This record gives sequence, C-alpha cells and structure tokens, in this order.
Amino acid sequence: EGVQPQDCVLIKMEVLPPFTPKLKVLEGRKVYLAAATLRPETMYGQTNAWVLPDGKYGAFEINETDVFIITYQAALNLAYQKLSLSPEKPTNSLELSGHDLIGLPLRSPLAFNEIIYSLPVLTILTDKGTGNVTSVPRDSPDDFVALQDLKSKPALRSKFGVKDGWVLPFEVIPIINIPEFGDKSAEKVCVDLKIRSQNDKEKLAEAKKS
Ligand code: A2H
Repeated sequence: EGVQPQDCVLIKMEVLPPFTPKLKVLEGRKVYLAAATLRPETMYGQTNAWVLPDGKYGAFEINETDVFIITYQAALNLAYQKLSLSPEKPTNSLELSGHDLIGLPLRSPLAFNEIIYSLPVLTILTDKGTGNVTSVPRDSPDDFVALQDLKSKPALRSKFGVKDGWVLPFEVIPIINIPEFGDKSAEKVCVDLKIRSQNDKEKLAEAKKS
C-alpha cells in the first residue's frame, strides 16, 4: 500500500457585494473564498464557511476575472498546477487576516441556503487545503460542534465580532437518511459521544471513525 494522490475538490464560494472597506480594492472582480473538500457531494448541506481568525490569507488572481482568497501556500500549489495567472509565483494583491473574512456573505453554488457567512474556527490547519473550509454540520462532527459552540456561546460570538444573524438562523439541513444514524449523522454521533465543544479533540477523532 503506497501513498496515493488524492483528488480534492475546490468549492468556490462567491463573496457577495457590496464589499467591506478592507476588500474595496477588489471591486469589479469576482472574488471567491475557495475551500478544499473531500466530500463535495455533501455541499447541499452547507451552513457556513470556516476561516482561521489569526490565519494569513491573500487575494490571488486566478484568471482575468476571478480572485481567490486563500493562503499563500494554496496559491503556490494552484500556480504549480497552472491554475493561476502568474505561473510559479502567485501575486498577492491584498494581504488579509482571517479576522478580515469573518462575516463575509457568500454564495455557494450547491448550498441549500442562498447566502451563508464565513465564521471563525480555531482548528483550521494553515498548511492544509486553502485555509478555508466549508461547513456541513449534518455530515461532519467537526463542523457540527464548531457551529454549536458559536450558537450556544454569546461570549464566543462577541469575541470574534460574529453577529447573531450569521449563525443562529442556520440549522442542520437534513437529507440523506442513514438507517442507523438518521438524517443528521454528525449530530447523532456528537450527542451519543457527549461531545460538548470543538476542544474535545479526542472524542471528535472517535466520532469521525464511526
Ligand atoms: B471536509 P483536504 Cl461533510 N484545516 O469537507 C482543517 N481541516 C480542513 C482544512 C484545513 N486547512 N482544509 C480542509 N479541511 C477539512 C466537508 C467534510 C469534510 C465532511 C466530512 C468530513 C470531512 C465539509 N467540512 O473531512 O485538504 C475539510 O472538511 C474529514 C477529514 O481535502 C476536508 O473535507 O485533504 C478535509 O478536511 C480534508 O481536507
């Protein structure tokens, strides 16, 4: 058994205008948060996107019209795959931190919700994917507990400047009914294992095995 290349899909979540003052220089372009996922078939159930508050992001030109907000490492990976305007050396037209991305309204093409918001989570790894993650609390225990944390902890919301309207209206979207788990498999597994927060790392690792 060797190491196999793994297909990973990028989900383009369009940042909806009007842009915030920080993003104003990008006006007129199509700006996307691009997120790497192994489970593109679950995207109907997206309720939000995740960004790392202290993470470093940039706005990279992908073609004549599209700009991706991702980490520099991800932009470099795309450039190596010729998926960038400037081969091999991605040019960052705007330095951003995760804090600048919290609360951006997004349109994700496959999502049931017409508008979703980007929200803070502390478990994003900066050397993996694009630094943005799609959130599907129905299917991912990580996403379920992180969203639950924000919903149940007003102090956590205010710490990151998260408005109630970006979080509270978004419910787990049922669809696929797995006989043993029902139609909200991640929620069931989190309840069964009594996972109470995104910091319950051991229990979350257990949850993902089932
Ligand atoms: B998956 P890969 Cl429904 N840091 O997407 C932490 N996690 C990251 C990440 C990062 N920088 N980049 C991507 N991921 C997550 C959907 C999903 C995912 C479901 C169920 C399981 C699952 C919705 N979240 O992953 O870069 C993303 O979450 C279980 C591990 O493609 C991505 O797929 O290798 C997965 O990790 C793998 O990221």
